Amino acid sequence: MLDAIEIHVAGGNGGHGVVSYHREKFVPEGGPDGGDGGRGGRVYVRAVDDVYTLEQYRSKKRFKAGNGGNGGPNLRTGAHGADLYLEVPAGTVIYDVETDDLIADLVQPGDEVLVAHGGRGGWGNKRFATSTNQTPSFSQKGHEGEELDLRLDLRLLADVGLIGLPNAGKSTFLAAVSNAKPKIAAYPFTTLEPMLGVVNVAWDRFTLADLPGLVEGASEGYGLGFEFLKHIRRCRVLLHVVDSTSPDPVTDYELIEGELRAYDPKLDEVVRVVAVTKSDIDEEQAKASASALAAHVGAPVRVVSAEFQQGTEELCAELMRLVHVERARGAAEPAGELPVLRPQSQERFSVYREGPGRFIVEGHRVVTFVEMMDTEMVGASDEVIRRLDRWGVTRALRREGARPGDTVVFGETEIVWEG
Ligand SMILES: Nc1nc2c(ncn2[C@@H]2O[C@H](COP(=O)(O)OP(=O)(O)OP(=O)(O)O)[C@@H](O)[C@H]2O)c(=O)[nH]1
Ligand SMILES: [Mg+2]
Repeated sequence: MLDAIEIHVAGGNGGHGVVSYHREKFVPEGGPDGGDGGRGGRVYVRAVDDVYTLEQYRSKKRFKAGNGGNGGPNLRTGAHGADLYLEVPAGTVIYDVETDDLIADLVQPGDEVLVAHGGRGGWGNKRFATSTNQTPSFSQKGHEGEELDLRLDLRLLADVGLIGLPNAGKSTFLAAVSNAKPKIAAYPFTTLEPMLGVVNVAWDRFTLADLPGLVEGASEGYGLGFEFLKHIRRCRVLLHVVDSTSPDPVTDYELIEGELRAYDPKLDEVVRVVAVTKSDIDEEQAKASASALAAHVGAPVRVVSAEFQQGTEELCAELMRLVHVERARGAAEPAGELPVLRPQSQERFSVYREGPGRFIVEGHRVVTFVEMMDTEMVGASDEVIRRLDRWGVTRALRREGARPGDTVVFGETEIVWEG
């Protein structure tokens, strides 16, 4: 069972643009016809309703969308890289590891967020043809896809969580009503870590989490419970299971509730259903336990036998109903707009002096364009200079005091300023 995990995601690289010239019989000097590279694929994270844990990200941690295809002659454009969708459970919160910024809180199945853009495809030489340069002999490289580390934090563990003393019969209940196969034994502390099952109710279903039993002092770190108390916060509804054969079910109940309250008073607000189990052992005693508890909590208490699956179906139907109410409430709550990664401004740029003879240019469009130019290619440097002129970068550099021979930095690329 995992709560938080880090993964690395990368958008696909853009495909390269190519240099090519039209060839035709009897047409000696064809014009440029090099096509553009395709855009790199994007990475999305999407909440789906048949994934319940982050387990699948335990072993594989690096994900990259498909690269864009290179352009071809005859204006053939490279194919876009394939997008990649990473599936996570609803309740997954995504952070940027480097900045610790919240990227998205995927509350409901179907919520999704773009986490890494693909790199732009490079332009083929055809794109650079102008009246003064009709046969450009250069093209652009594809840009690299965006890369970042994400922390996935699973906030919602399950629709329903099982709480109760060790040996109360929680795992037996999970086994009786779900597809899960938990370990069951006649001694306390059988369950060592949370386990999830899916409970089908007619055509509907909810997830049920079996949690390790709590003991007195759990909120201060005794027993196994403390580590798992935080899981309890991440259930929509709690099913409090009490052993009906206990000499004092009310004290058992209060011990658990007291620990929860001591750990986090907010846990009081989570909707509860109380059930006494093992009713097959002594039905009379079970009924007496249930009424004593009902009087204590001021709400009806269910009587079940997980072993013989008595009363379990009705209990699950009630839980399903409550889960629906809570899901609707969760959806209605202002979960906040999904903070979508801000697309970097395409238009603006800024220039500043970093030190003597060294200037930095920032701004997505400008920097990406320069990075993508292969300045080894004949004529490519001239093209860069021409565009920087047109975009006003040259003027801004002069204003900041740049002089011929100074270094100008565009992201990964440094060029010597010629004035
Ligand atoms: N007769 C009878 N025995 C039950 C029933 N439910 C549980 N038991 C028994 O009670 C014992 C404890 O059951 P578990 O389900 O392992 O209890 P647990 O609450 O998961 O305990 P921990 O994992 O240790 O916290 C086992 O011997 C079960 O067979 C029931 O409905 N009827
Ligand atoms: Mg157990």
